[in-house]
Amino acid sequence: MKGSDLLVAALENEGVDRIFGVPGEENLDVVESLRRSSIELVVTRHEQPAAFLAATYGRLTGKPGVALSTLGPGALNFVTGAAYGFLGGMPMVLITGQKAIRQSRQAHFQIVDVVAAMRPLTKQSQQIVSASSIPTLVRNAFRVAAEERPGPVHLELPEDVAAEEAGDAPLVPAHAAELPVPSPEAIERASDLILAAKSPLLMFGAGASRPQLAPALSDFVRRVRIPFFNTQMGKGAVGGASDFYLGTAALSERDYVHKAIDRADLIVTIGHETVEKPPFLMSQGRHQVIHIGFVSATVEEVYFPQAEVIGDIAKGLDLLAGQLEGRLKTNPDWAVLRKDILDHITDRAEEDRFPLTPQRIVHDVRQVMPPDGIVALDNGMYKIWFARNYRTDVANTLLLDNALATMGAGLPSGMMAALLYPQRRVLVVAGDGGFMMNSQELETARRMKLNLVVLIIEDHAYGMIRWKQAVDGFADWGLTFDNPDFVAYAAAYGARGRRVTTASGLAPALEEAFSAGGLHLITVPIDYSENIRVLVDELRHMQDRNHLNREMKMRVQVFRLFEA
Ligand SMILES: Cc1ncc(C[n+]2csc(CCOP(=O)(O)OP(=O)(O)O)c2C)c(N)n1
Ligand SMILES: [Mg+2]
Repeated sequence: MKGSDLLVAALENEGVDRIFGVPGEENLDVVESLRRSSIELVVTRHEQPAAFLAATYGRLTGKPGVALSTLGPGALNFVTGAAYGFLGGMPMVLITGQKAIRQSRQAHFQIVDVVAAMRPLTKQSQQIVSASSIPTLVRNAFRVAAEERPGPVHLELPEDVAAEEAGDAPLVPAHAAELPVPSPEAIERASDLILAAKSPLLMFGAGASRPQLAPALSDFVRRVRIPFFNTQMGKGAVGGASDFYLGTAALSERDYVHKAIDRADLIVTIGHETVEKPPFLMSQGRHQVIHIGFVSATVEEVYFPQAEVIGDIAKGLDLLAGQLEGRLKTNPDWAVLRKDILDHITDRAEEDRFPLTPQRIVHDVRQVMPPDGIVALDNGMYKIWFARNYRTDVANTLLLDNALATMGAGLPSGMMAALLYPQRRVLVVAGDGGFMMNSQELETARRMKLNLVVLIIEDHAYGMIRWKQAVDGFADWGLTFDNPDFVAYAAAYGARGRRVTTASGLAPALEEAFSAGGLHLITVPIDYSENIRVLVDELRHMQDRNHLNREMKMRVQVFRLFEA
């Protein structure tokens, strides 16, 4: 067997069924080995979205997704995808080609040190120097990528190693791997703190969205009956319709949900990863925090838990619920507060204004999405609105990136969801800026015959930055652009395009697109004046009513809470 055959056999051994990417001449042995394998090679139109596809496969299945590129230019197009998986905790394996390492017949042509470039963006980055080491390196790559905290691993396969005869190097079988169970001391310490608290609150973070955790989390809330909120990436980890849901922290403070956070004396965070924009700001003496995680907390200026429960989250929560069940009283004030928070969030959701308000767009999308439907967001101003306003009942049904927060990942992440769950409705929501960063993948989506609806939020601008510019008192300058005719653009890709022209036109357009199946592009104009009205002025007034921080210049303060 030559090296590339061994690589492909090792990937089959890991259960890989698809690889995404753009091969170069240095990958041709691998391409030939793939041709004779059970693995499908899906070529994309740029390497960056291939890495986003692989990362999202990892995010949704818990198993590493795989992407392939050539050396230098192709490999460097992977870097944003690697960072996306690295910050977002998404398991993936990136395989890049390289010139031969035993001879140098093309001198330095196209050669950059990709292994070094990938090092700060991956859990491990390594060159394969001999074909016989491929089985162990591949097994190790998948193990490292998938284990907590998950992330990308990079392997570079030089073309002479790919072509080299390796004999019969045996493959390494994978085996089940369980995480350690949290210690009884940690469980007892945590349950003592919770029992002693007057108003404990739960918070679900990004790590709570690991696909295998969903039943354990809902079970925990049902048993202990403590109200909860979530971070943006922890959204849906526990059924959002649960009577204990208090909202999503899309800002770091002073949103409606922070009324609940401010009232709590103890916050139990479950799976919080500080790559996310802080869901609340810890300060000395304000709250106590217990961190329940697969791995220990990263201590930050705004996050320094006083107790930790480390290990398998599902088993830890089961043990903790065993200590707490039936021993906690639910504070009746929570129900009143919950209604107040959720009523404010749904304000103006049915207004007939055109262009549509962000609240109306979120509302109408929710109307056409069944509980298991998946909305995949790109990054822009509308993300804040979806994070705050979109209710989820099923884990991983609002895919958003609050870690790298890159533009351009919305379409590929939705494509992967559509590929994995062909029976579910999948909607990509992207701004006119972010959509155009990887819109070429409409061709890949069409070739893969995906059922996918893409909703473009059209404001002819990098709206989020334009908004910050306004809030910060800068002149409105430099952030607008013209768009292609999106209806014609869709047609050019063989997709169906449609423009929403009335306030009531969005929901039926989405419904018809989903009913018809296939690939659809719908563009909807948005009225972003709500950004200032709600996210600045209204929240400031709420604070004034509460007599909190009256003297603070809220416009500047609230603005600083958003990270571009
Ligand atoms: C790759 C990348 N470039 C730049 C940014 C900074 N950024 C964040 S949101 C945004 C504007 C997004 O514009 P659009 O997609 O049109 O969404 P809108 O805010 O207008 O709804 C920019 C430039 C980023 N997050 N990622
Ligand atoms: Mg825009």
